[in-house]
Amino acid sequence: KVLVIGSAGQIGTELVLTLREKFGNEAIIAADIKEPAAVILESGAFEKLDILNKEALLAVVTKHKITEIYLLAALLSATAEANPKFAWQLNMEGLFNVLDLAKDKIIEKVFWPSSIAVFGPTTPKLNTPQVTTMEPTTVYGISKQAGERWCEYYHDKYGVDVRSIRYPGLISYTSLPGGGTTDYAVDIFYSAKKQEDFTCFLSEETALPMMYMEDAIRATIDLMEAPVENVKVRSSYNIAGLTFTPAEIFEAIKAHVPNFKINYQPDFRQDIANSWPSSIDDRVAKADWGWDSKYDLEKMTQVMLDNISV
Ligand code: VAH
Repeated sequence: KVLVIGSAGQIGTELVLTLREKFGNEAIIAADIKEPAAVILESGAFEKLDILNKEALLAVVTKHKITEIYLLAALLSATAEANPKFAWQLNMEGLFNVLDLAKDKIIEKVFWPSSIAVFGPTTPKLNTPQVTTMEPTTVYGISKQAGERWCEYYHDKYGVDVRSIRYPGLISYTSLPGGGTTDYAVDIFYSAKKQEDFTCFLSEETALPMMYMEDAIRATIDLMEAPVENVKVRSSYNIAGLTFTPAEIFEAIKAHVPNFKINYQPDFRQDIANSWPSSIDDRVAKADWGWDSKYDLEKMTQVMLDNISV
């Protein structure tokens, strides 16, 4: 059985639904500290769980005979800056609680998300390589960089089969993002659908690596299903979808919503975005386990506008 921790979140919601479609509702147990979307409760088992409570985690794993855990519980970049100590505790202790279950052979396989937030201002910004300088300047990025080091350590020292992807900013209509610096790229679609002007918290030329959620979920499951000998990177894999600026996504939407308007009011999240790369080199993931993205800006814009209901 598979346990998805963080199933009320932006990735977790869609991951549970896709895994249940693929493996059957009863094979996927959802868990989160807060109530998930109704569709998660209606389609299978849900456990209220605080990932920092090791005993509670073991009880859920034992009760449902869990063999695989996707750990998506974390504070994202913007929220973590407001709660540095708790962000470090949640992002790191949560990871150790799950890695230790695998080290103790209670579970067999772990997925843990990293992020392009592991890169910092001294990282090459264009076509950022799989292996490069990483001096993250956010609490979230520091926790993801440390987490990558620990995942590789647990694999090399204890044989833990933990697999990881450095997600770009993710865009979905199934679930809202929570506390990220790339959230504007989701919010802008909702404003367009409501025929409201959009106020963007990043400047118009801020290019960031992004990805449509369906690509990210497919990459996650493909990596988890890859033969173990193909998974050569045990820190975390770069994957790339598309890169755009707020001005570019605004224009892509405006082609469908002619009187859509935008204004730019950069806030504290501009400094976070400025520390991140603009585009990612994902040749290693392509070579190791056949990754490839399917959504470009036009296709993503069309799907988002067609499916968002306001
Ligand atoms: C965030 N959406 O903004 C997340 C992600 C690369 C961005 O890590 O923090």
